[in-house]
Amino acid sequence: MKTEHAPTIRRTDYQPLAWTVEAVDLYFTLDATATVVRNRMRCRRQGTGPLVLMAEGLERLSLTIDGAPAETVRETDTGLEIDLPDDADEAVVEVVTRCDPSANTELSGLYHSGGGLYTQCEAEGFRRITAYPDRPDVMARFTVTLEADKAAFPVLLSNGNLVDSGDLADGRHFAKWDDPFLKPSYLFALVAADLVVLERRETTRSGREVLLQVWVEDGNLDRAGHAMDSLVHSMRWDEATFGLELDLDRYMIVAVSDFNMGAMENKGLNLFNAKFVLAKPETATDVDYEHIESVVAHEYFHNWTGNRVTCRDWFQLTLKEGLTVFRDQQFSADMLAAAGGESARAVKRIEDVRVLRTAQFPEDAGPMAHPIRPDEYQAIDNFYTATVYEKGAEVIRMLHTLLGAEGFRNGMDLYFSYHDGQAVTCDDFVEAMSEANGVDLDQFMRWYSQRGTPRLRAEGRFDAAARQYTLTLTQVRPDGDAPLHIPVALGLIGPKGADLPLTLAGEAVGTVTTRLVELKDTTTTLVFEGIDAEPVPSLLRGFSAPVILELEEDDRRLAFRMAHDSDPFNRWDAAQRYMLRVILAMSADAAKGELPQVPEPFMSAFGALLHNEKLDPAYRAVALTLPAEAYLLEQMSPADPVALRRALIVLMRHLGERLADSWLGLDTRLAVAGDYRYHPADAGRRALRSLGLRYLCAAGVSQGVERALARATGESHMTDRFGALAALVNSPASAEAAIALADFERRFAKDALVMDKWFAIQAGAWRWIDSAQPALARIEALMGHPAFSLSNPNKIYALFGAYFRANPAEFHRADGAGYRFWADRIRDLNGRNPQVASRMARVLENWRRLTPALQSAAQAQIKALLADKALSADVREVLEKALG
Ligand code: 0A1
Ligand code: ZN
Repeated sequence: MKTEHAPTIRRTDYQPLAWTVEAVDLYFTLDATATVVRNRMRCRRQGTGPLVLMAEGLERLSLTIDGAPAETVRETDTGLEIDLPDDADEAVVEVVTRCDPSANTELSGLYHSGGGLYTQCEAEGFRRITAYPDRPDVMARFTVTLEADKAAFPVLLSNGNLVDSGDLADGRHFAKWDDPFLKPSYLFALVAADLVVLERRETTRSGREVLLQVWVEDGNLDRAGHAMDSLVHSMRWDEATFGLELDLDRYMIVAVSDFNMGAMENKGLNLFNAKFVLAKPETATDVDYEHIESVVAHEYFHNWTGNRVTCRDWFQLTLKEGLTVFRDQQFSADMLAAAGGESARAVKRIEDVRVLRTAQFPEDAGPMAHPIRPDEYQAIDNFYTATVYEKGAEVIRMLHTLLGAEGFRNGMDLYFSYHDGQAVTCDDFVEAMSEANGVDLDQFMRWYSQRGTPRLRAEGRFDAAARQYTLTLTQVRPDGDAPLHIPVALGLIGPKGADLPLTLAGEAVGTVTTRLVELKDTTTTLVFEGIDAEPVPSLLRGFSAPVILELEEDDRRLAFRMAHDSDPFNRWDAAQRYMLRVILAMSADAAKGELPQVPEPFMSAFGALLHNEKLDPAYRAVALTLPAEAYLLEQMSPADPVALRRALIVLMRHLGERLADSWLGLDTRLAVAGDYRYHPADAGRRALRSLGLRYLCAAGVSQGVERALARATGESHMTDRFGALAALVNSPASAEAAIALADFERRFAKDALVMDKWFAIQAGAWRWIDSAQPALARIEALMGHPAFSLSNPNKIYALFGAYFRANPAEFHRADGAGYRFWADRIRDLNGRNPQVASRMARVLENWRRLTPALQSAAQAQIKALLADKALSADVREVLEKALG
């Protein structure tokens, strides 16, 4: 682990290396505690200077150049430098090293998990396996031989095609893999483990037969089917939408129990956190099914956007991540719409924006704020962020909106025709889009260097005499004056609730009711003609740009848009804005020690949505869900998590009590008959019923509590069971919650992934009655549970992550106990796994937004942590930025 102060790396300092690798041949003698790697590289000169190899934590056994022992080798902070003769253009470098996978608790490089050996190389893990110019702009042809004990490691996998395999002496065996595509080292992978496989053969659009495999631990084959289906759907979608085909004969997905992130797109051998592979109705919820489908798609889509064309340097990360997230979002939306209609597509868009607002907006408003293409970093692992991924996807979506689906496709085609097999920059991508469409995107490029969420101020003025409505839109950029290129989709709603045709001054009378306006100036004024009565503007339809819209709307307008906005996204957003306003007012009362009141007009608007049978259940479920606590806290100044929680409890109780009959009626009417199937229509009904139980249980409505207990402990599938359990645990019905939790534990004690849900639900539990056990006491007890483990990232995220992120009122305790617990966890995790520690450390980065008392308690813990010399570079970067 690197603990010294890491140097700052700057984007503008990029230089190609003097030496690159054309071909590399790796021979692994695999062993859990002592793996030897023989690495033979054919290197080629491309500039002046030494051959640079990165290496971390490796024991070097030998190093030769063109067969002779290397003479001029210098050790550096990051590895080795080797001087080669000035007139040499080529050299064969062979380096033999040893590493200990079982000691690798960071889960970066080659590591041991559940008896098997696995790798994770993005971003800089390959240098922990062998000495190598470990940068994405070094693209080489890889051949890999794996040798291991056959009984312990019967399955040996690496990238590309299996070209040879067989038995060796002493119970050992080998497999040789050849990857025909050039790739950077971060896409290397190997697996040596005892696994079973689900296989399918498919034919690509051009008629090639390919073998698809999903590898899982023995006993999990009945949970691999959904991942396989998702893979086939992804293949078909990329063929149909972008004309992109699978390029290898074999494509493998492997589920791993210990994994820092979601999954990894290694060429032809994707490694997945098991939670994004394994699903069957008894163990996985609808949400899990949806996540699996999108993560499988994401990794599959990387094969083109990331692997065939990769990043020149890590500053360009959003080139592959923003684009691939956009692609997986579009895929999921198309899949949902095919099965559940356009309303299902809208629900997907709403969910994506909810994630953006909950995770990315706070990041963009805090000390870690960075452009989607950052300018500098200390630890690259800290920049796998919501900004690079989710905001990056919004930037790509804006291009799609501006250019249209066909224009975007043409841009993609041109991008691949220019850059297939290369390591490129975000500029290269935008230039291809620009050239293919004959449009100037220079101003658009500012989105790549823009930090913080821009604001868009809107003001409308109706002139009855002139029958005109004037809309003034003003951009406010947090980090500079130069205006951005912003697509704004907008409409005007007439007094009866119907959209008005939009005719701009000087145009022939039109019929279009939603228009796309391209803002390029700081202020844009639009004059709409032929308007007879004051309209209600509906701006930023479909969330056409990642900005904060500032528009004065009173409660009546919000209720009106909740009832009439024809844009489903904006209709949902109107409900969110209304909820936000009500909750902030209630929180202010709670902060003063007063009993918060729920305004009656809000109850009517909420009830109207609930009772609107024309709206799909899935849509009603998202529309009636309160904004996430993290987002609400972000809007509160100062952020007072305890007051907010009090307001939310009063509001939820009120909504449960007053609408009890409606929730109970829906619960009966929307029950889904027959066996579980993953389908948006069924999932929508289940989501609305589970939401109803949440409100009913919050209010302690006895029929609701009874139904929840029956569903949580009966013979149902996981979606209903977990929905009911969550409702009970987050309610005053503590006796029923205890029964349901015990029942759940008894059923799933041996199932690690399901137990993660059990840990998380308790860590995130609200306290409905003052006498209830604080979350922290429960968490401390759960750390001793036999199913808990500090070495498994999923367990850390489930127990600690849920507490820190999903339970602000319990975490930000007035007595500071939550912060002390946080600091203890960071100290401990820092030594085991800096990446995971750093993700957990980030939960306090926005401490300056808290109330003064909480601020000083949080600051004291951050300072105490920073005094620790053993802090990893990852954690140090986050905490230093937090202190500012
Ligand atoms: N590229 C992967 C995510 C990933 C990133 C970094 C990792 O280790 C530091 C692991 C995975 C993706 O976007 O799916
Ligand atoms: Zn990705």
